[in-house]
Amino acid sequence: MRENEKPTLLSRRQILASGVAMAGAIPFLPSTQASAVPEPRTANFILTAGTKTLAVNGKPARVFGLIGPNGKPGITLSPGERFHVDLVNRADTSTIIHWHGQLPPWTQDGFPWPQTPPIPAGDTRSYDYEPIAGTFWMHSHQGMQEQSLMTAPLIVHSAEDMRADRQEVVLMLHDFSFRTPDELLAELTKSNGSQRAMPKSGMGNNMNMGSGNMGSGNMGSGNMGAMNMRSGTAIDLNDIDYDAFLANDRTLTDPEVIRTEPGGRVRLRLINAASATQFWIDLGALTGTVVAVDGHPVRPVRGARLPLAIAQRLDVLIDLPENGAYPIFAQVEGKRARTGIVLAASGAPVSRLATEAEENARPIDLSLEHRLESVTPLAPRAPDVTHRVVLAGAMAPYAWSLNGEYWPNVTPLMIARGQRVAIEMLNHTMMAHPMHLHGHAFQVVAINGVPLVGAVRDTVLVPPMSSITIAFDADNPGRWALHCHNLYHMMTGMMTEVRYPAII
Ligand SMILES: [Cu+2]
Repeated sequence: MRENEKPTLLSRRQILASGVAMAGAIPFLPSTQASAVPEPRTANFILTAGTKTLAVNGKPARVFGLIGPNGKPGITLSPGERFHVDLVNRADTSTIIHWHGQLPPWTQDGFPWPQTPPIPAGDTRSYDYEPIAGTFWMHSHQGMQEQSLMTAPLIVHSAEDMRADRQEVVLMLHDFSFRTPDELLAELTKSNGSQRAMPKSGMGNNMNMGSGNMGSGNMGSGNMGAMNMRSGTAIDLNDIDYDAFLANDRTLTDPEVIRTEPGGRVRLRLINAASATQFWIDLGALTGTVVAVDGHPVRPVRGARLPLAIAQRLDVLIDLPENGAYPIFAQVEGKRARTGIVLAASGAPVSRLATEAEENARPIDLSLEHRLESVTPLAPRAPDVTHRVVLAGAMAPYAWSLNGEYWPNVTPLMIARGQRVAIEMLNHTMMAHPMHLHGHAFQVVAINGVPLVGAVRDTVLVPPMSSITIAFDADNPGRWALHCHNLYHMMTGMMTEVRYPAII
């Protein structure tokens, strides 16, 4: 579609009829490399990185995708099953997939270290490690492919999951733009001038996202100011003005309707796979019980409105009433925009849902984090080493750093095998940063210097002008990324390395 052509709104049915593949229907169009891909032989699972076309706001959108052996996004493992996967790259560009929250050896972590370069188009790479049970996900760590939806669920069932009489529902969230990630990043950094050289975003970011330029160029208006009640100063939210928010690849105008058993129980596995958007999960008329965060069990916490930072997961048990249809919303912080799915008893009518909430959501916060208590905490022990990491940066110039350094020009945080390690993250910015450590499950042990025996998880929100201390046992030697999971913060520098050798 040309720039000035008026977009034609197509219904889902019309797009289907036009031969454009819908999510999950015909996931990957033929690739020129397809015939060159050797047939994998030994792995339990084949995972294919490719491209697909979605319908978003009535228009086709070309995106990436990760399709498992059953033709559905991602991989689901049974209790005790190894993560023994051949990843076949049919995306026509190099890629590398990170198994977010899992604890593989560092060479299988899916991060583009010099020792583990991206997988060229047409190649296959094998993975074989013992997974940990829970709600995890996978995403590209190559360039900004994550923004183009190179993401999928990674669900590892436990024996208890199999025994329990409940329906499993996965809800994966995305932020979506018809502009390319490179365009979005260029817009954010255009006022930076010669402040510092921006890292090159690498290959694979030049996908044609479908119907072209949305034309408005109103990136700045996405920065919704909100008042920080404590300091009375404005905090920054939502760097990017997105075109849509997706729940399982669909918007609220045509949400996924999941048929449920009247009076049944659902385990809702929520995954925030957005690149730069944090959500409030709104269970509407229902109340849920949070039983796990980032795949790790917590003591039950009841709630109907739950914050979900970028890259985090929530497992929520929901007991359904006898009948009816129940929307599960995810509302963007600072905005009225929302997305979601519907849980509906078989036969229950599903009415049209308002695509916007009545009021702007407030910024997500630590209201849930404060209440979380791990079922499997670290053994009590004082840290052997404490690293302090200062989170710095601003909207203009648009650049974000850790300890004053910008990835890839960073000094690794050196630790030693066997240590109990604490990392104190001090946020000196007016924006919240969802911080993720690869290859380890850490425990949240202090918020603003106040100790707590918090959740074990892999991604934690560090609010503006706040501090979070995490602790973990150094039991998985290698090279590990520690970074903000806002993709645009990471791309402009907010990443460092935690490193330790295998030998004590
Ligand atoms: Cu950040």
